[in-house]
Amino acid sequence: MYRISEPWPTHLISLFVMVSLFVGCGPQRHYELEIDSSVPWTMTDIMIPSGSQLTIEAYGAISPNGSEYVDADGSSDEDWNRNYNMYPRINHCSLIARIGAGGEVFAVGVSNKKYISEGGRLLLGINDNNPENNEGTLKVIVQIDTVSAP
Ligand SMILES: [Ca+2]
Repeated sequence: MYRISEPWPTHLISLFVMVSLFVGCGPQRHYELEIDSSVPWTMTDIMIPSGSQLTIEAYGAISPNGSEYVDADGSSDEDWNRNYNMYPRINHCSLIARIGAGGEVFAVGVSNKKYISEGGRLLLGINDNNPENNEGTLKVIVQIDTVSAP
């Protein structure tokens, strides 16, 4: 049986803080954010450097109409709410992204890994042109890995 009987020693806490700072400044960066499904595009504070590997994972359920819920993959049923798609070839109510406000939109879903050749600010959105009646939020994990030049 394990039991903590004394407070953490100060030098261990200091070491933990130092290691955390070191990892935070390394070539890998990790973010956690919440995306509101009733907002068409969320401008994040995350800057993606050119030539990096972007990994996005999304957890939770959202609804495009307040009654039916899907995960971040949205619905693969092409007929389901198709008139409400901002981007016709991407699942309705799925998580989408672009790098920079004018960047090309790409599907993310529950998990996506993508090489970013031209960096910029990360925007995350929901493929729904009528987001006012949406419900729910997604917890989104973003990881950026520096990739060495090919
Ligand atoms: Ca909607």
